[in-house]
Amino acid sequence: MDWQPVKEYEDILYYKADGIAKIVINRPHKRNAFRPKTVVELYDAFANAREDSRIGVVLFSGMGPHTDGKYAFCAGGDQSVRGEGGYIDEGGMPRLNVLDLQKLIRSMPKVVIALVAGYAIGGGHVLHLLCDLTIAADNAIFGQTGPKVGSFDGGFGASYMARVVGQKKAREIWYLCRQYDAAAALEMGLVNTVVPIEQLEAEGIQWAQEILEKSPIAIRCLKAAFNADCDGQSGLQELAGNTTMLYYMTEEGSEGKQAFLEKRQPDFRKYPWLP
Ligand code: 2NE
Repeated sequence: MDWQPVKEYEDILYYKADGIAKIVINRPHKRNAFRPKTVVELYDAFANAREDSRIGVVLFSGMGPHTDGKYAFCAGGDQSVRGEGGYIDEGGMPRLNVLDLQKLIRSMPKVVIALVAGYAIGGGHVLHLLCDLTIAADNAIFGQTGPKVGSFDGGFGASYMARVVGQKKAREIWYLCRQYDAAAALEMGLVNTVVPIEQLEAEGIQWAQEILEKSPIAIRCLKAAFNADCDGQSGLQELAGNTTMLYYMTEEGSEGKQAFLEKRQPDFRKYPWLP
């Protein structure tokens, strides 16, 4: 792939090529743990990918290996900047802005694929969980640490995890804070496939290219439909937004607008009441 850099950031790398965006957390010395600035940059890049109508798939990964040879997707919130009320940003404000990023990844009408090499731990584990798909390298290690380090994610981190792996397994993951290897993650349905580490990005590109062959509106509506099952009224809003978009794209939908602009009565009689 001819990856073209999109924008300079401090904590992340962002590229695009041929319908695919690639967003990489670049703090390998911290096992790619995120500070508030990292999240601001991730949000900016994901929002950019969402806006770009040429992009259908985002590959989300962590830079590695570190100088000690170890890999990480993300080790969650950077504990060295955790203060009272959240992770302290450069202006001294406590933040949990990763929750905004979670919502964006989940609701953006593009397919987000996590490529996990090494550790996906804590808030980093929740990030991969929220991606549409996860491809794991054979060295991947998954787990939550919240109850060990004085934290928890009772939002998507608990409820969506239970949807993915089931209530019993989700409670085990959170209560015991164990680490699970790639094979165990595959068995519990936490990841879609496991590949040798050298093949991780190539596999992600292959999956992305297969998705890009498909209908964008079909994939968009499917993503919203999968979300709607879990997300209550905000999930319905997302799904219904797509029906409105599709309605606007019909002649029937534009008749109402045209009639208003032409200061005449709309003629909806010509459209059928389909069975
Ligand atoms: C990830 C893990 C298991 C890796 O272990 P290991 O032995 O391979 O590496 P090591 O030596 O622990 O880490 C390497 C360097 O990365 C830093 C370490 O402090 C160390 O730095 P130096 O000593 O070399 O200077 N590092 C790693 N993770 C970090 C982190 N999260 N914050 C700051 N520095 C970190 C092992 O490193 C580990 O268990 N990490 C902590 C995982 C964790 O507890 N994450 C936070 C969970 S809470 C959360 O993410 C959260 C939430 O619960 C709710 C909302 C938002 C966020």
